[in-house]
Amino acid sequence: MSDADARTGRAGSNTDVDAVVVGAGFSGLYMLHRLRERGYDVRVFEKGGDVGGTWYWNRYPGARCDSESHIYCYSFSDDIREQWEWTERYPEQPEILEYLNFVADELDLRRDIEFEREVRSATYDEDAGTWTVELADGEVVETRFFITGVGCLSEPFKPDFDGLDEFEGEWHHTSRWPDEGVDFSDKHVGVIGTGSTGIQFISETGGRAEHLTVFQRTPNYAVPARNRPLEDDEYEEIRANYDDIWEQARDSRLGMPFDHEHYSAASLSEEEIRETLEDRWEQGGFRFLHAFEPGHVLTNAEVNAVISEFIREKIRAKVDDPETAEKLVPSDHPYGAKRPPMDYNDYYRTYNRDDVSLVDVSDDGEPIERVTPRGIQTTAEEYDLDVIVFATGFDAMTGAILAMDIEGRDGLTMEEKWADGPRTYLGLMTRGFPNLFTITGPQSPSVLTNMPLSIEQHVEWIEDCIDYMDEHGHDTIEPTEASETQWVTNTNMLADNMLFSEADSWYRGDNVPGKTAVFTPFPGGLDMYRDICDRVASDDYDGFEFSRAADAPVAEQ
Ligand code: N01
Repeated sequence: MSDADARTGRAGSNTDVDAVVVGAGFSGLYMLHRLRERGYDVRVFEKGGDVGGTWYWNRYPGARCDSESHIYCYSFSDDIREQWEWTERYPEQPEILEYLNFVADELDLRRDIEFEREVRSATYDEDAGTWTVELADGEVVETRFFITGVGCLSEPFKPDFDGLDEFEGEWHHTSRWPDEGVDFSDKHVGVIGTGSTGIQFISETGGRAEHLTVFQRTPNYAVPARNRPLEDDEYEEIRANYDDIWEQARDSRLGMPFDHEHYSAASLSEEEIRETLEDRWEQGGFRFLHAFEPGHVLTNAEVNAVISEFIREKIRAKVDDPETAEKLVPSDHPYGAKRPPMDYNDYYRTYNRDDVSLVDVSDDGEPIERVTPRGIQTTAEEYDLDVIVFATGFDAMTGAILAMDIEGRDGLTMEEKWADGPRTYLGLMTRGFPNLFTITGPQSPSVLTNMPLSIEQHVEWIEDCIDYMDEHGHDTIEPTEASETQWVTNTNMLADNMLFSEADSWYRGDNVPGKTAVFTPFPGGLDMYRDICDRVASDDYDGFEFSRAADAPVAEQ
């Protein structure tokens, strides 16, 4: 019997543990900490060789976080934030990994985490109200709660090009980068993809390879990040104001504590909008998006058109060759309709180098036909390459959850349930899969926000919910059909009223052939979402139903 069973009187637990948590990134680490603090038995299974999640896997050159470092961390512990000091405005992958290792050691988390252990399946037992979790090595674990902390961008997507098996050079996906790194000197390198990852990789690698060829299908709006070291006095100020910073971040749409120059741009002249943008362009990063309330940028097509054109002009001014500049200027989607990347290293000027070239592989250019033993064959030319880098992104939002075979009530699999797009209530649970919580799951704000804050909000909500269940003698929880339907409808309606539908993006699963295209994150903002979740909890988990499992052990009186 775990401490929690003893404390709550929920006796004779029929499972090996109270909770299985999948993943040891930001989500899994914090979930483990919170549940353990409350006396629950938890086992964490992590596919990777150590803690870190996204930051364990994404080790490609140039990997860095687009959220500013002083807010890309946990807010829950004064102790941790007092001991840790970030060195740059935006944290580089090794520093984030070091931070998560530091947190794991500080909270003594490793003793309950098992590395290189992949969860293969999870099957719900209706009578017992429990989950049977099977690992890839065959071990089976019975648990009451099954909690996924698998990340939103962790299942790599690689296009299925013919001929890759016969390629005589080496190839890598950015999110499965070899530990020992890749030596590019004297190599002809080809990179496919110009999303956030590709842009970071290209800026970092341009000039380090004999030649870098970029295969671009769709150009993007990269805004300068303006990275720099954090000065001591700046850090002092952050420390002195941390509580206010977090409060402002929690009360914001994106989970970032940035003021808007103007709430809405609708009443400003084009000249005034451009002046504001100029100032924000100098500040860089997501502060640019915050020139106006981000929701307005993504709902007002006219304002968005001014912003998009402003960025296009900036791109043209940086690229020497006008033909190359035009290829780099996005015209197929409004700014922000897909995740805007950051430019850390003068990305656009990379194309002014003689050893970097750009190939337009869109339908209007020369699409990739296949990989050959020597390189990449487009409809126009064969490009000789020693290394191919796939910066082609992820099966986002649902990919890592569906990679596990999850079977709920009556044999319904998660894959079947989500065949036409995910169906959840609050992005936290899905009907038919009781006691399965998804941290930053589909239809929660997640990727549209500063992730650690969204993760903390979810973890704390789940912890409170489990505690509530034990206090009230409930064995299982799941959403009602009505609340789930309403949530899916609301999420879609909010997205339909924004400009997201004007871009093909991983937000909607457009990037994965065959995947049902549906907008997946909750676009109403972290502030609104937090209020909804708080209200649901304080209304005795309105929209959820609790039950007692048929075979549940009888509580001792
Ligand atoms: O992936 P992406 P990503 N032929 O899907 C191209 C986060 N992130 O890894 O646009 C040719 O955005 C594809 O082309 P197109 C961040 O949220 C965060 O870059 O589909 N090209 C696109 O250019 C980000 O948004 C940070 O036409 C093909 C690229 O591959 C998310 O991760 C850093 C192709 C994929 O871009 C994903 O970014 C990095 C094909 N067959 C990433 N298939 C930080 O801040 C795909 N492409 C922490």
